[in-house]
Amino acid sequence: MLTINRKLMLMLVTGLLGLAAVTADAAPGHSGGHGHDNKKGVYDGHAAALGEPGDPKANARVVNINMTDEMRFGPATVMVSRGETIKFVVKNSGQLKHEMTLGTMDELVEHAKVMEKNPEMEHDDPNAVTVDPGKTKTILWKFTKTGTFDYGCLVPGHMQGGMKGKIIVR
Ligand SMILES: [Cu+2]
Repeated sequence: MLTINRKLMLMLVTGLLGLAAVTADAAPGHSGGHGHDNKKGVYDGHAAALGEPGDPKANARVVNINMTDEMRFGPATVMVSRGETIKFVVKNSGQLKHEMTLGTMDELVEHAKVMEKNPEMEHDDPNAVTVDPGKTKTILWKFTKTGTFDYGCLVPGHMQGGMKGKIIVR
């Protein structure tokens, strides 16, 4: 009798976990606008305020970014000329998972709230990479507008811990 009850409990728990995973997949803020061009051929996806995903054929300048468990990006400021395509080579030197997301600070704060509800969320958007410890990933981005923009690690607590940086486009 006891064994059967335990089995039932396990099934119930497993079922609930499955439900939670489905709910996480359907999280708000991650539907639509995933980097697809609209009818005019103008990029209107994530981080459109900063420009658009880089063309793989473009002559990109490499900028190395290092991420650490001290909750820092190195460098924390990147200077860009308007029209430049940058290939961010993003290395995670820590033991924790980190990520780099390009955006405006408003977008990053908004997105961080969604991440707090779904800590296991990973990103494959053109403006973001989730990088496992010891690994390196790249973001290819064309900066078409002047201004000061932001990047941050949206793993819960990291941006609040100081894991953010600025991109100054002139
Ligand atoms: Cu981080």
